[in-house]
Amino acid sequence: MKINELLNVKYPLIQGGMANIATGEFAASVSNAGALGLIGAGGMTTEILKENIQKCKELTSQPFGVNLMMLNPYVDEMAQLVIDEGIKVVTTGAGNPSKYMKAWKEAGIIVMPVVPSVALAKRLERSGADAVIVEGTEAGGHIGELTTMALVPQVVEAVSIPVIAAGGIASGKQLLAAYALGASGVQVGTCLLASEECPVHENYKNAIVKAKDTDTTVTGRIGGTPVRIIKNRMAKEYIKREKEGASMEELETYTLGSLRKAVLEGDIQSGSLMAGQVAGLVKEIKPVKAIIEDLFHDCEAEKEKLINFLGE
Ligand code: TUI
Repeated sequence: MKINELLNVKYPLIQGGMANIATGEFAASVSNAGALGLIGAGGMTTEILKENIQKCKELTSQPFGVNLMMLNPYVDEMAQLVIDEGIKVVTTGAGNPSKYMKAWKEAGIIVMPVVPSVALAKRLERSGADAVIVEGTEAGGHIGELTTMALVPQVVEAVSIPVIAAGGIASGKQLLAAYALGASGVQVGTCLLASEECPVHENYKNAIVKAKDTDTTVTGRIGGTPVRIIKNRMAKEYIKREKEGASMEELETYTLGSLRKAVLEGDIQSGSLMAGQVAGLVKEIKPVKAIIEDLFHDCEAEKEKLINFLGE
């Protein structure tokens, strides 16, 4: 079963959580385009999340969800807020949401955690997850170790619930490949950053459009919180100091507020421009609806090409 049937949306595509970026307004534009929009609660307080939920409810009659980032200091409160607000779908990232599963399932919420391994996928299936989002290390932002290509089929083999592939998907070919790996749908982030509706600064969008294949790097590998961003002065200094054994406190001076700097002020040299390895494939800024429609249209065309190729 494709994931759109479970979620009651047109396309089997969900938007990545994108902390500090995915506002209620942005999530509504993704939902109005026929995919599942998500409010990224990562950089929010509980009150701000509540405001964004209200805004999203005003702007769309389509299903939408909330992404809860497990490292957020307010996550306990937020886990209750999504129940109180009648949110239908919750995705989680950057940690294990086991302790909230029972309450969410009792509230009838569709829960789809992001998992970086087979072990966590199996554990969360046992806890009642409705699907798992299997995110490869190609993705932007906070990442796991394994690639989408290697991990998706291993999770597909290990669980019976639908698997959503994430990390490295921004074109029809990659969408088709995700289906070939056994996924029931996809999650995308980077290609949606370069949308007209995305609330990030114009400089951030242009940096994605300009990026080539090798233009992302990973900060925080040594400290245990790897984050994929576009290479810039901040990334270079961070990685240099990290290798020299700098303390967490010093490293935090580079990252603290740096995503906001990039998102709001367009500071592309000292800001943190989270993006996936597929940034090199993103060539223009388009409306969200066009990005999603083109992905599925191109996937159909690629399918025909593949059938011809394999039939030769
Ligand atoms: O969460 C993400 N991507 C994110 S979160 C974020 S905000 C942030 N910024 C700076 C530092 C840290 C966070 C930006 N991008 N993607 C989903 C994802 N989840 N990737 C990896 C994981 C993950 C990792 C470990 C999920 C579960 C997990 O469990 C470990 C355990 O406790 O078993």
